[in-house]
Amino acid sequence: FPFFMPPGVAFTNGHFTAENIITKVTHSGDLAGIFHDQTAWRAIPSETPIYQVEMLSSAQGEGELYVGTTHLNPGRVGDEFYMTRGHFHQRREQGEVYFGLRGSGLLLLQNEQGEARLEEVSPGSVHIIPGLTAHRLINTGTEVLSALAVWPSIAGHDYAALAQGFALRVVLHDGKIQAKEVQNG
Ligand code: PAN
Ligand code: ZN
Repeated sequence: FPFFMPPGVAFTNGHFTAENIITKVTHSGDLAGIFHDQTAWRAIPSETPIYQVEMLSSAQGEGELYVGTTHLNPGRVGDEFYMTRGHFHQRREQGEVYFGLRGSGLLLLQNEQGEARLEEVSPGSVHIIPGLTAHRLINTGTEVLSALAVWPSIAGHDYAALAQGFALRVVLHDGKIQAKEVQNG
């Protein structure tokens, strides 16, 4: 029998080696209304890349899994660190696992009651995102933050449910990384 060569991932940076890799870049201009300092956001060229997701092409449907790496650039919009848009899964009960690979940052988790918490992301960290939990990566470091993720292909993304934003914002204040509670809006 032949030995097939599976896809590979470099644990140092999260890049895949495979025949079919799907890549999606999210630019500053795609993130309207996400950062709290809208004046600072408008001052950044809209084509500035904020994060990139690379995914293996894999089977879709009930029981199937997706594998992808998010590469989140370092930087800030005003005092707020670069972050992903963040989402609930469309199928709310579906969980996900993130693995920190490089860089340093935070994973913001929030349940449907609006209770938020933060986990530190670093090389080798494992994050079990339970069902019914919205999630967002935040890069608080000076290098690219890369995290590998595995999630059910049926999970889908619901971005609209968080249109009001998360309950915490992570900012640089007095030279320190601080999480601030948001007074809704
Ligand atoms: C990740 C995210 C990725 C980008 O693959 O989709 O980090 O974040 P946004 O989708 O919030 O822009 C994931 O959690 N998939 O389910
Ligand atoms: Zn997800």
